[in-house]
Amino acid sequence: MSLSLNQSKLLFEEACAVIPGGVNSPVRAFRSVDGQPVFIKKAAGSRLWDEDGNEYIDYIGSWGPAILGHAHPEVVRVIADTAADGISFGAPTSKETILAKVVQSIFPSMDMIRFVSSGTEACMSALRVARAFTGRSKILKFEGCYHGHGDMLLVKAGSGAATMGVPDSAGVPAATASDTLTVAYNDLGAVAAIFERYPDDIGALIVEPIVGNSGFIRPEEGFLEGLRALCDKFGALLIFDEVMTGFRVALGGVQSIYDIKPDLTCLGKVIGGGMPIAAYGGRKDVMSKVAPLGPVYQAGTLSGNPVAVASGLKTLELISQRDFFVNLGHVTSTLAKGLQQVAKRNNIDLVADSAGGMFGFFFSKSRVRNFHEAKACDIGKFKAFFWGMLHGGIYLAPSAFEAGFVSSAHTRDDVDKTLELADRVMRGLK
Ligand code: KE4
Repeated sequence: MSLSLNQSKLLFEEACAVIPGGVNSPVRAFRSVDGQPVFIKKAAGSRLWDEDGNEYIDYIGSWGPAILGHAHPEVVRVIADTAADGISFGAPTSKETILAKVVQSIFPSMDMIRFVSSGTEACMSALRVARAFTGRSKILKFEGCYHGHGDMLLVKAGSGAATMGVPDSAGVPAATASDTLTVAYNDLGAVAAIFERYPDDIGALIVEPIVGNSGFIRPEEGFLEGLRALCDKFGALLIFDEVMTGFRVALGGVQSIYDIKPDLTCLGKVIGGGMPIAAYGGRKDVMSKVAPLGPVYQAGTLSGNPVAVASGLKTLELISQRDFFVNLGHVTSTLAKGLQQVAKRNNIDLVADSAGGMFGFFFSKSRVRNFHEAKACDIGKFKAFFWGMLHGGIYLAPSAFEAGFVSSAHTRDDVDKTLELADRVMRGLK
């Protein structure tokens, strides 16, 4: 199977002349699969169409936001209707308070919430307020976890940073990076050792409670509970970065599944249904430090943008409906289990996993527990599989260090088509 990608190639060349790498976010460049990106013309439901007219079943969903499928009519309508009354005012609106209360009802650990425009801003701001609250400068993150491109977080980061093979970005001063400590995900002993070494210096531990940016990696039994206990013991704040997992693995994110209360939570992606809005929030005593209430400055021209807020309110209303996550979880686990069965049938080592509407797979004999193990998987097989699936009309994440996303628009027929093609592609992978 091969696609005509001529238009995309021409558009890519044109883009490269004026946009670094031809894309506005590195992972979109398809560099980690040694190729060039397809340029998307339009999308609806579970489908994408590129500029050459090729149709795809989409398992990226804008990297998470499109949980209702693309161009959901009710979301599109509320965006249009809201924009007709003004797009941005730089002044408070009633709907921001309504959305904050809706988020709070879904994430009860978030006593107070501040809206920003990206997950990066949410994570950067949460760390700034954690440092101010604790008076400590060091932060602890996990290798392969990605929390946006804030300077202090581009240290052994995952996602595009890992994909690019430059986990420590150029331009990040050594002094900044030196305050960021990193350990292997799922290694509670290593976390305890770091805290023992810096008992009074770590202001916050930030974690993807289920990892999506090294590929899909689930926390081992007791790991998250252990992080909570260690943060309590040493006086650090526990920050759950649920930008990807919030409203995705469950309505209330990972913290609702494991019943763990982080001190701060970062949210993004689904919260805006594809419009640029994110949020951070948590304990009232911590969030009371944020300006203008307290001394921690954080601001944004488009923070709480009315059109993005309206899109988010409609999205959260629709995904809060009864059985939404039961159904989404079933379709997603059918896909993940199906990929594993197809691989087994073709004598290919592959492990797949899913939670709610998020899934991942590694070409590996055994379960992957951290970034080091993710990097040891068969990346060559991943690349060949990616291209075989793309040429067959299945659009997967163009990187072994990403997760996949299913929407409520994906049908059983979409999954069957995906698995049939996966079987054909894997047959050629041996
Ligand atoms: P944004 O700044 O991209 O909105 O969010 C940063 C972020 C923070 N935390 C987590 C757990 C995230 O997954 C992200 C962003 N995720 C990537 C995909 N792995 C966004 C895609 C991209 O970088 O283009």
